[in-house]
Amino acid sequence: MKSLLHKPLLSVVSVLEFLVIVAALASVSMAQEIQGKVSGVRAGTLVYVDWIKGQDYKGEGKHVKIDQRGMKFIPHSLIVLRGTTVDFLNSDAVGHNVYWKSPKPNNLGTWPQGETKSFAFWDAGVVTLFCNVHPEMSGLIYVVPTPFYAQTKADGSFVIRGVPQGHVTLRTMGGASKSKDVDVGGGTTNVEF
Ligand SMILES: [Cu+2]
Repeated sequence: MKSLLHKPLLSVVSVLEFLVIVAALASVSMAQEIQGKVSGVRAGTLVYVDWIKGQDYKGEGKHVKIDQRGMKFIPHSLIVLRGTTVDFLNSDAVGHNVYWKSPKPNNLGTWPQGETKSFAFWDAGVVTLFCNVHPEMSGLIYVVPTPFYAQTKADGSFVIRGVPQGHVTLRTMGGASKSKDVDVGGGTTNVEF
């Protein structure tokens, strides 16, 4: 005790550290997740939390790459938060084009090996990528409005972690279009739809 009295600063730091640990433990126990099951959808269906009132989630400034290599879009599919920029690189010795028809049609043009064209995706939805030089090429970008999403397993189950408490709408993207309103509380919220 005597040594502590001589080092009051140390004891203050210790108290602060203790409070930080307590706060960390409390936040872990309050972590929210939606645990659910969607029926009638194929494995890998995207389940996401739709717009949350008063929140503006965006991937602005974030870049991800899709490579056109070996006559394929690589990766074949991507999930990005709205506002994210996709850098389309052509790694093949032939010219490749990138265009899509929905949610809003666009054609980025055709460019040669080693060059990149970028596009920021702001409209939520499924973007099916095509190359008008090679009709056999296709790719997928899922643009989501919030960072809360998961892909279903073979049995339709999914877990979405870190969802803010409150009333939210779950939706599916790609294939069947289903939705479900959910009241997210503390801990785990179970849902089936
Ligand atoms: Cu091509």
